[in-house]
Amino acid sequence: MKSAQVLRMLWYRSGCLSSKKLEGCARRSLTISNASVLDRVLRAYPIQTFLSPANRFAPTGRWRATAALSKIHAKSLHRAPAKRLGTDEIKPMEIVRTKQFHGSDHKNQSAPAPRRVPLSHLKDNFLDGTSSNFLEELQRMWEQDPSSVDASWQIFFKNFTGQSQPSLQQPTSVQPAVAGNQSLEENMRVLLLIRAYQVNGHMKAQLDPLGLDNRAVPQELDPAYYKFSENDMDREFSLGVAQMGGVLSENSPPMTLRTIIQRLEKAYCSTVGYEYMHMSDREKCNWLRERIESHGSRKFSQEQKAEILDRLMWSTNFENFLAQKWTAAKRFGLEGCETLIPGMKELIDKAADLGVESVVIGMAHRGRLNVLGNVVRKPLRQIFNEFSGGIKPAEVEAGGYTGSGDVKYHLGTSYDRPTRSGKHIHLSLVANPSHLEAVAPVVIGKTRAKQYYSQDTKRLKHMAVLLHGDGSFSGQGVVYETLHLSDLVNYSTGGTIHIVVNNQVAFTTDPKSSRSSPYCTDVAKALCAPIIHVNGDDVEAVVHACELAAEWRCKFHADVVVDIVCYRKFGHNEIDEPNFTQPKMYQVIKSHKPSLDSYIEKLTREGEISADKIKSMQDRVMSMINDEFNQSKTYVPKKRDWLAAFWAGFKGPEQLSRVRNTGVDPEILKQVGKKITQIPSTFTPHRAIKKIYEQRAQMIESKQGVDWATAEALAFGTLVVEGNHVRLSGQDVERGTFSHRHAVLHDQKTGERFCPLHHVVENQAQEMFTVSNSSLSEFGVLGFELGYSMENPNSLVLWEGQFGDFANGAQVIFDQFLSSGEAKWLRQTGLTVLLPHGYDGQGPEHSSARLERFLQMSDDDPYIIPEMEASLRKQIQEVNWQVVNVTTPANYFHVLRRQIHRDFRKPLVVMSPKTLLRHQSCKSNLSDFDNVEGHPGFDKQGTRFKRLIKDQNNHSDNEPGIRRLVLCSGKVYYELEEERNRLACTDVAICRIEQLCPFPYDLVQRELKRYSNAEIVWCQEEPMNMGPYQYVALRLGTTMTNIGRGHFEDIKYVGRPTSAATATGFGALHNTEQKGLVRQALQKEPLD
Ligand SMILES: Cc1ncc(C[n+]2csc(CCOP(=O)(O)OP(=O)(O)O)c2C)c(N)n1
Ligand SMILES: [Mg+2]
Repeated sequence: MKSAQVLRMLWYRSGCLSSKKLEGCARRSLTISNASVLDRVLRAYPIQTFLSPANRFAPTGRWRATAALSKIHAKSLHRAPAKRLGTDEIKPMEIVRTKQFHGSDHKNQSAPAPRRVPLSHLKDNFLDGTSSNFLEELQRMWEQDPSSVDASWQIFFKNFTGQSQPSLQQPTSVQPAVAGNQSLEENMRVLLLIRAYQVNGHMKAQLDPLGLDNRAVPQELDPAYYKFSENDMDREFSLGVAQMGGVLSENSPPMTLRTIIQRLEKAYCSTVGYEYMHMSDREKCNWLRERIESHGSRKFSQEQKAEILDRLMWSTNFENFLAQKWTAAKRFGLEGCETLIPGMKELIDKAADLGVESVVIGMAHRGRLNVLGNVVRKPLRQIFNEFSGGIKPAEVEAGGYTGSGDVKYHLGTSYDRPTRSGKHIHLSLVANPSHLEAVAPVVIGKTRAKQYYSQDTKRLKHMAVLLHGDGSFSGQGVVYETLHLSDLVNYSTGGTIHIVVNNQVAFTTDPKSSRSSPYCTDVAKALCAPIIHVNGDDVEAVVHACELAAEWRCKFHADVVVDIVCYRKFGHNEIDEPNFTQPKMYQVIKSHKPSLDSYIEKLTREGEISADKIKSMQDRVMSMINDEFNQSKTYVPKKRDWLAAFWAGFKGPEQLSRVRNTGVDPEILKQVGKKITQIPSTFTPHRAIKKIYEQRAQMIESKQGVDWATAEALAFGTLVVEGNHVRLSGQDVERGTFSHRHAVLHDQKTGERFCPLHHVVENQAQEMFTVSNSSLSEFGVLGFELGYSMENPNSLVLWEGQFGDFANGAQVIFDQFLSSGEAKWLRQTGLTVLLPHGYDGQGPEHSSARLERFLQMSDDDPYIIPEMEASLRKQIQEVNWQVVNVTTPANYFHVLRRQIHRDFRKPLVVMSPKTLLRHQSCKSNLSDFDNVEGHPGFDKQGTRFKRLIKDQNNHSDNEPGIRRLVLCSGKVYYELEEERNRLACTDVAICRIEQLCPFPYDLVQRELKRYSNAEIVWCQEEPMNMGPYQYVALRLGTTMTNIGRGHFEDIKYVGRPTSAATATGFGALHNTEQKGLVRQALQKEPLD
C-alpha cells in the first residue's frame, strides 16, 4: 500500500479517534467511513496541525501501526518549509473568524486574540491513550475476524501486517491516488484547501446587498496559505476520495488547481454561503456537496427567469402600491427583501412537485401582507378593503359573533393554491400575536395534527414553513424550544423549513447588540440543520436556496434554514425614522437599487427578455392590482372570509349549544375498565405497579373507590371507544409527576413498554391514544399542543404542567393564544391544561398554579348575571375559557368528557390535585360515571359534570338552622369536612365551587336561598391576593345583591393573609397556617 494512502487513511481516522464519543460509537459499530471521519477531522483541527512538524504524530509505543505511520507522516512533512509550517502558524480554524457578518466585530476588536493551542495540548489528541486503545481494540478484532471491521480498515491492517499485495488490496472504496507529478504533501494541501472552502467558504461569500459586512476573509481560503503560488495553478491534481460528494467525488477527473479554485469560489463564495460541515451525517453532507459543487446547479431557463421576474414584480409592485395609496399606514413592508416572495413560491412549487399537499406557515409582521396576498393568495381586494378601514362582519351579518378582531398584519388565512405543475397545494398562514416567534410551536403542532388526521405517517404530505426575523430568531428562546421538538418521536413533523428575513436590524438594534453569535442562524446548528445564507438582492440565488431547502426537507425529513440577508428600506414600520439610529446604513439604503431593477437590468444585459416583454409584464401586474383596488371599494366581507377555517357544524358563541350528559353505558365502562387494568401475562411490571393495577381492577370490579388516575384513564378510554383521538403531553406525564398515572409500564426484565390505553378497542391505531413525555419546555410544548388542538375538534388534547407554577414559562401562550385566540381570530380550541395546584407544605414554588391569573384573564362580567335558564344558557360559550378546580374523580371524568361532548370547543384550565390523588376520601363510585337513571350520580338532568357540589349532608331546600355557609374550591374542602366531622358540627354547610369560570350563578343562588340565615364565608388556602377570592367575591356579591341576600361587603374571608410569595417555605408554619384557616372557617363564633 502506498504511503500516501496509509497516511491519508490514518489522517482521516485520527479525527475520529480524537473524539471519545465517536470512539465509543466506533467501538460499537466499527463502520465509521472514511468520508465522515474526514469531515470530522477537518472540523476539529486546523489544517496546519496536519502539516506542522511541531505537531506531528508522537508514537506512544503502545501501538505499532501508529508509530509506523508517524514515521511516514514525519517523512512526508519534512519537505514543508519550516517557516510556513512552524507552530506560529497554527490556528484552530474556528478561531480565525474575525469579523463576522454584521455580527460581533466590536467584540473582536476589544478582546485579545485567542491564543493558539498546540495540538499536543488539546485534550482530545488523536494519539491519546484511548485512541491507541481504540486502534488496538480494532486490530484485535480484525485479527479475530477480519469481516468484523469496516472494509477500509481491513485493507489498512492487511497492509500494515504485510499481508497485502498492493495491486490486489485496493478496493474502490479507498481509491485516492496521487496523480501526475504531485507529491503526497501537495495532494493533501489541495484537499485541505477544498475543505477550507467547504467549512469557511461562506465567510467569503457576497451576502450583504449593502456591502457593509466588512468581514475578514479567512486565511485558509488563500492558496498561498497552503504554499501554492501562481506557478502551481495549471498543474493537475487528482482528487477522488471514496464516499465523497462534490469536487472530491470518487469519479472526479484530474483538474488544474485553477479550475478547482474557480469551482470552489463559484460554489461557496458567490451570493450563496453554505454552512453544513457541522453535520455529522456523511450522506447528508455528500448530498449537499453534490448540489453545491456541481456545475450548473443554479442555471435557470429563460422561461424560469420570466417566472421569477413576474413573481418579483408582484412582490415589489404590491408594496409600492400600498405605499402610494396609504402613505401613513403601518404595514411592515417587505421592501429590501422583495425576493422572499419568488423564493417562497418556488419553495412551495418544488415541495408540491415532491409530494407535499399542504403547507402550514407561521410568520411575524414583516412582509406578512405580501405573503398573504401573493403567496397564500388572500384576495388583494380584501387586503385593500381592510386598509381602507374595512367593515366588521357583524355589520353585514347581524347577530354574528365577531370577537374583538385583530390588526391586519396578524390575521391568518388559508387557500388552495394551484402550483406551476398543475397540482393544488393547501396553504394556511396561522394567525399570530405580536409576540415574536410565539407562533412557531403552534405551527408545528398544527402540522403534526394534520399529519395524524391524514395518516401521513411518513410526514410527506404536510409541511411547516416558519419565517423569522434576524433579531427574533437569535433572541427568542422559544425558537430553540421549537427546534428541539423536531426529532422527537411524538412531536416531529418531518422537518421544518425556516426562512430568516435577515434585514440586519431589529427595530433599532444592530446585530452586534442583539446577539453573541456570528450569524443569527447559529441556533440551528444545535440541530445539525444545514444553513443556506443568501444575498437577498440576488433573486435567482434566493429562488435556488429555497428550492434546495424544499428538496432537502423532502429528502431528509429534517429542518433546514434559509437566511436571506437583505435590508429594510424604511424604518421598523413605514412611519418610523431609521436615521435616528442607523444613519450610515440608511445612507447606503437610500441610493440602493431595488432588486427588481437590478434583475431587469441583468436580464436585459443577458438578452434573456426583451424590454417590450418586460414592460408588458409590468403593465399586466399593475393593471391587475389596480383592478383589485377598484373592486375593494365595493367589497363586502363575507362571514366565510372571516371564519375561513371555522370547523363545519361547530357552533360559535352566538349559536346555542345544548348541554349534554357525559355518563357512559355501564357495560362500556366495565369493558374499558378491564382494558385499562389488564397487563399481558408475558409482561413483567414493577411489583408496586402491578399492585396499583390490581387495585384499579378491583375498583372497577367492586364499583367503588375509583381514584383519580383510574377516573382519568376511564375518561380517556371511553373517549377513544367513541372514536376520539386523545393526546396527553408534558413533562413526565407517562408515569405522572406524582407517580400516580402509570399510563406506560416498563417491563422490568426487557425494558419493553406497554400502554394499556393503546388497546381499548380492537386493532386500535396506537397514536389514537398518545401519552408522551415531552422535552423540558413549557412554552414550546404548550404552544405545540395548542396548535395540535386547533386542527380538529374531535380530539381531547391535554398538556400537563409538572407543577402548576411552571406554567408561567408558557405565559405567552396563555395570554396571547389560549385566553384570547377565539376573540381575536375566531379560532376555537378545546385544549385542556392540567396544572397541579394545592397547599401541602412543599414551599413557595410547588404550591400554586397561580389560579388567580387564569381567573383574572377570564372575561365573564362580574356584575352582570347572564341568562342562566338551562335551555337558553350560552354562558359557557360566550366566556373565553373555563377554569375548574375539581374535587372528585367522577367530576374530573365528566369535565374531560364534556370537552368533547358539545358542539363547540373552549379551552379548559384544570387546577389538578396532588394530595387528592391518594386521599382516602377522594374516591367516587362507578355509578357516578354511568348513565343509569336512578343511580346516585344521576340527578335531575342526568350524569354530567357538576359545576357546584352541594353540601353532602342531605340538606333540604330550606335549611334555616344552618348558621354558616362555607363556600370553597379545591382540596381545602376535604380538610374542612374532616374538621367539621371532628367537631361534630351540624350547623355549618360546605359547598364546593368546582367550576370557577364561568361562575355558576344559578347554583350559588340556589345554595344561598337554601341557607337563608347563614353567614356567608369564602374559604381558601391561598393568600388573599391569590387564589379565587377576588374573582369569586365580586360574582358572589352580585349574586347576593340579585336575590336580596346581602352584598359584597357581607362576604367573610377565611384564608391566608396577603403575601408576596405564594407560600411559606417552612413546613411547620404551613401546618399552623393551614390548621388555623380550617379552624377559623368552622369556629363557633361569628366571623368578623
Ligand atoms: C417577544 C417580543 N418582544 C418584543 C417585541 C417588539 N418588537 C417588535 S418587532 C421587533 C424587532 C424584530 O426584529 P427582527 O426579528 O429582526 O424582525 P424585523 O422587524 O427586523 O423584520 C421588536 C423588538 C415583540 N413584538 N415581541
Ligand atoms: Mg430584522
